[in-house]
Amino acid sequence: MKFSKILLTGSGGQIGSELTLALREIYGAQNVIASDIKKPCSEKLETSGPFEILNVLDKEAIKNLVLKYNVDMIVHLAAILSAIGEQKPMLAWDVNINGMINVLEVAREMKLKQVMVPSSIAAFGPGTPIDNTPQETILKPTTMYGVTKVAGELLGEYYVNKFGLDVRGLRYPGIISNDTLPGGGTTDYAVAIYYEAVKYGKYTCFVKEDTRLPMMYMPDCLKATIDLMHADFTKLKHHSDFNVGAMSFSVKDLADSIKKYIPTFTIDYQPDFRQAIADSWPNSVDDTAAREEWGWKPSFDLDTMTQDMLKVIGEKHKKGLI
Ligand code: AKB
Repeated sequence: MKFSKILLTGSGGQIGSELTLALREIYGAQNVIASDIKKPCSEKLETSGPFEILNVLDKEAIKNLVLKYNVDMIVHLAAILSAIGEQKPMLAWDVNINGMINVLEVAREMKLKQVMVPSSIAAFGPGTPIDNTPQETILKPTTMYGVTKVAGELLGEYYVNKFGLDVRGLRYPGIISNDTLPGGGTTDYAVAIYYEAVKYGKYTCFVKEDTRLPMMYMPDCLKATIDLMHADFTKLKHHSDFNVGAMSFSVKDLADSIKKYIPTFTIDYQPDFRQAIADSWPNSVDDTAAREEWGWKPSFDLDTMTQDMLKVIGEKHKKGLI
């Protein structure tokens, strides 16, 4: 084991809720402390191990939790995503930048072993090469979320070089999952489509049918995150900004994949402000650095993911849970 006690911020979110449980499997339930600004929807988080209310803008509160549990590693997931970030840019700046600085400062002052902070494909912008986007490229995002992600990558690298703090992060693509719904992102359509297909047999999408983005299924997201946490620091040439690819598909490809299993499924399109955000992001990313530096390899493609999503969501629907 690399860490004694891990604290997660934003545990109630789409990734946090599943990552907390995956880390509890590895490290033991009492050694993984879940936290969020509000009580999580999923009861499992609170019943399977420690849960604390935490506002990441309160540095003293982060420090107190680190002291209380003897934390030596923080996974900092609390953030405002792209769509809400465009509606509330100042909130996105505050939570994403000041929350991150608070976590980094606590980690530096209290000599923690590691901080993991996600970046996103939102770090890219309209000037970035759109296909197979390189690891090192133009980072000129046009969303506030993207601006905070670029600043976050640079901050992470600064703390590595200036203070010798071990900071790591992945540029997450759109993450698709069937436990906790995503909240406030642009790629949320790729989750909502499955739920609506199972419940109603149809979906109205808020981006156009030819919108193509990099995506990843949750089991691969958990694997990527945990593998990077455990990678040998001396082998890493990059730290806070790894491209990680898994699949790239348009909304039409996604709808066609669902139609293989639900032939009567129909989709229509009513693009809104999120179209411009999606259009500013790449189609696919080159993740050679992640593959070479810590052995990244995804397992799921579009059809294997669709089969699994429809199975799990179908079972929930039958039980009346959704
Ligand atoms: C969003 O859509 O904002 C997020 C992301 C790609 O970081 N899912």
